[in-house]
Amino acid sequence: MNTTLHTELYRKVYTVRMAEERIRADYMGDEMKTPVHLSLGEEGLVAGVVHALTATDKVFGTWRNHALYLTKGGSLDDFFCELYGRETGVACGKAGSMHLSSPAHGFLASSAVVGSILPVALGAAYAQKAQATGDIAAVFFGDGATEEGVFWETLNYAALAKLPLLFVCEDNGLAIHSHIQNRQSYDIATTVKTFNLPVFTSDSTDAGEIHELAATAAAAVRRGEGPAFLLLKYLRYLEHVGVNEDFSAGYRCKEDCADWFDRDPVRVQRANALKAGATEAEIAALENGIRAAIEAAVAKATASAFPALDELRKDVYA
Ligand SMILES: Cc1ncc(C[n+]2csc(CCOP(=O)(O)OP(=O)(O)O)c2C)c(N)n1
Ligand SMILES: [Mg+2]
Repeated sequence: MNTTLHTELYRKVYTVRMAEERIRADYMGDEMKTPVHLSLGEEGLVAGVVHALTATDKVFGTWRNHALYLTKGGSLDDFFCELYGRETGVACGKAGSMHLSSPAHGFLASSAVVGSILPVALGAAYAQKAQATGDIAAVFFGDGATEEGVFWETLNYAALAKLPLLFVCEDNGLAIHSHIQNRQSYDIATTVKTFNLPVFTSDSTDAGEIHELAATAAAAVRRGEGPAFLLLKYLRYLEHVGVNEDFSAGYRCKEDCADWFDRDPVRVQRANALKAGATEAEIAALENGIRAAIEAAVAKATASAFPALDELRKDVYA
């Protein structure tokens, strides 16, 4: 096993986990005036896919975008300042959690309207091909987005025009509280395959395994073979929006999810890193560094000013 690869993957999953645990700890203080849709449970999935992309590949996401932002290279300072609505945030406090982006790191946009980011990513894929940049686009979206017409239109055109677009379906089987079996009369993988593109499925929580799968898919896309589709299952640990658990709400049962918790992505990747040759001391130092960076980011955010009133209409296009 490759020590650098697995340590880097662990750095990514641990950063997401700790940043979101920090949000959970602070959120009820009501200083973070933004809805938050947490990535807890999908850290291995997002880290694995993003690690298969280059720094200049273009990525797009949804409201559930913290893991994408943090693994694609977005800074913790900019992140917390944005969540706290401060002028030092990545979008001067105007985006909040749901519209995070980090263009400098190739995270070009996220949208809170189900399915709406897909055609935007398609446009970016088209541009990469037209300009022969060698980069690809990757779009992250939930299982619910496949219920939107624009999803199928995007899929069709990407396959038809052989665009360099990696579809990443983050399949938690839920759209807010609705189970997939009560929403979809089709099987996503089977139906997507009829558009003539490769579909890779997994329910792994192991960032290393996901990385391998995503690297295979991304390589095909980069070779110009057209789009590829990753259908990746995970357990959403918390409620749809917010920082609490929702297992007592009556529509899902924590005991039924025991297998997922046994395969917690952070624990799995920590073990991978050790198995790959990292020492306990190195891992502990990495963890301490990440927690210190999060504390520093929160301290910076809470000490920063709110944006001035004239910021309100800047960079607003719709
Ligand atoms: C067009 C549209 N319809 C409804 C909503 C309300 N809504 C927000 S998130 C969501 C669930 C989406 O589920 P999924 O795509 O599976 O993503 P997840 O939250 O599970 O990651 C819905 C219905 C919306 N934002 N946009
Ligand atoms: Mg979902």
